[in-house]
Parts: sequence; C-alpha cells; structure tokens
Amino acid sequence: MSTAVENVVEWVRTTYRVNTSTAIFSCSAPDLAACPDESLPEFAFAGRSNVGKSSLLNLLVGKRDLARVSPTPGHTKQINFFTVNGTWRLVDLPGYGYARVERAERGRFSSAVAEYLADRPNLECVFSLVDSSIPPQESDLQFVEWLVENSIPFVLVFTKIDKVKPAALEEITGAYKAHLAQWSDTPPVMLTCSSRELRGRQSLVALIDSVLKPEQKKRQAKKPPLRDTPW
Ligand SMILES: Nc1nc2c(ncn2[C@@H]2O[C@H](COP(=O)(O)OP(=O)(O)O)[C@@H](O)[C@H]2O)c(=O)[nH]1
Ligand SMILES: [Mg+2]
Repeated sequence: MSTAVENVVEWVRTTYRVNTSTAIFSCSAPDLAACPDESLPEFAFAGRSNVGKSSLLNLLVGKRDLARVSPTPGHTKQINFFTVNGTWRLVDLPGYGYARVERAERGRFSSAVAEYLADRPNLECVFSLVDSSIPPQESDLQFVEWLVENSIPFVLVFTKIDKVKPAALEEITGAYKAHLAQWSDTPPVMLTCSSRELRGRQSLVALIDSVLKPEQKKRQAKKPPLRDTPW
C-alpha cells in the first residue's frame, strides 16, 4: 500500500470507529453526589458561560438540540449527562466566569464542577473550551492552571474560530501555550473548532476514539425484533 493510502486508512480507522450517533439525554445532577453511577467513561465540556460548550457537544453527536444552546450566558446550572451508544458519556458542565450572576454564585467555578472534576474516577478527559476570538481571560487561565495543579487530563479546545483570522488564532493559541509552559513541562493538546461552520468534529472524535476500549466503541446491537405471536 502506498503511504498516501495508508494515511487515509489510518485516518478513517482513528476517526470513524467510534459511534456518536446514538446520544441520548441521561440525567441532570446539581452536585457530585447526585451524578449517575461510575460505570461508563466520561468526557466533560468545561469553559466560561457562552464559550460554546453545548454547541460543540451537539456538533459532536450530530444533533442540533441535544444540549440546550442559549444566547444568554449562565443558562446551564446543572451537570448534564448524555449517554452515547450505551457505553460512554458526554457531560455538559455549568459554565464559569459569568459576570452577571450573584458574586457568591459566580465563584471561580462552582464547587459542584470542582468536585466533579477532581473526584470522578470515570472522567477520562476534560475538553477545556476557550473562546478564540478574545484574549485569554483571567477565569480561563485560573481554570486551566487548576486542571494542571490537580493532574486532571484535559485538552484545550479553541471555539468560534469562524470569528478570527488565522494570524489572530495563532496569536491566541501562542498566548495560552506561553501561560501553560509556566505550569507544566508537557505541552497541551490543542484543538480548534467552529460549531457554526461545523469544523473540528473529527479531531474530537479521534481523541475519544483513542481513549475508549474496543468494546466501548462497538455499535450497540439493536434489540431483536419481537417474534410473531401465534394469536
Ligand atoms: N460564531 C460562533 N458562535 C457560536 C459558536 N458556537 C456557539 N456559538 C454561539 O455562542 C452562544 C453560546 O453557545 P452555547 O453553546 O450555548 O455556549 P455554552 O454556554 O458554553 O453552552 C450561542 O449564541 C451560540 O450560537 C461558533 O462556533 N461560532
Ligand atoms: Mg450550555
């Protein structure tokens, strides 16, 4: 096989093995104690209110309105769980850093989010979303530093790249890299996306695919059809 063909085969293998099309809403939890059992691997979307968490989750599963997208920041107050293929979960976390809620409620990010991230044994990876169209915000930097401090596996995802020119994107990603270099020797994995232009889905899928075990990726068999009854 030529290298080009091998590359395509490898790309298809890593990109399309995991099945994301069967996502269903599972439950909402106000805190860690109310979260569902820990039997399934989880991937969580975190970031400031309005950064595009719910939109990206919807892009990933190819459904327009599985997670509620809102133009009004501070909409998601609960931890929302979505089960995919019956074998793993996506988790939409409440946003942090929304300035117009009560100061006490705003916090750095809610204690429910902190507890979930720090104490959830089945959390495989956090997609830490930052807006590519604005400079690094204090709340984003604090959050990412906290992830590093607590050894929580994460990927930095730059959202809304439809709003920025390539040079500006380069500048923003460079700024985050420079900040992260102060806290960690390992350079972060960085992805870019635009839910508006349906860009960035494949790299998220590939990442999830690389984490899940083969049996967790298999398409769940449909229930066999009911046998005809004799009456
Ligand atoms: N231009 C642009 N707007 C986006 C994108 N993703 C989300 N938005 C908008 O940003 C707002 C907040 O999105 P949402 O997904 O609810 O953010 P969340 O609060 O982090 O869950 C909505 O008005 C979305 O339409 C994107 O990729 N590009
Ligand atoms: Mg949301």
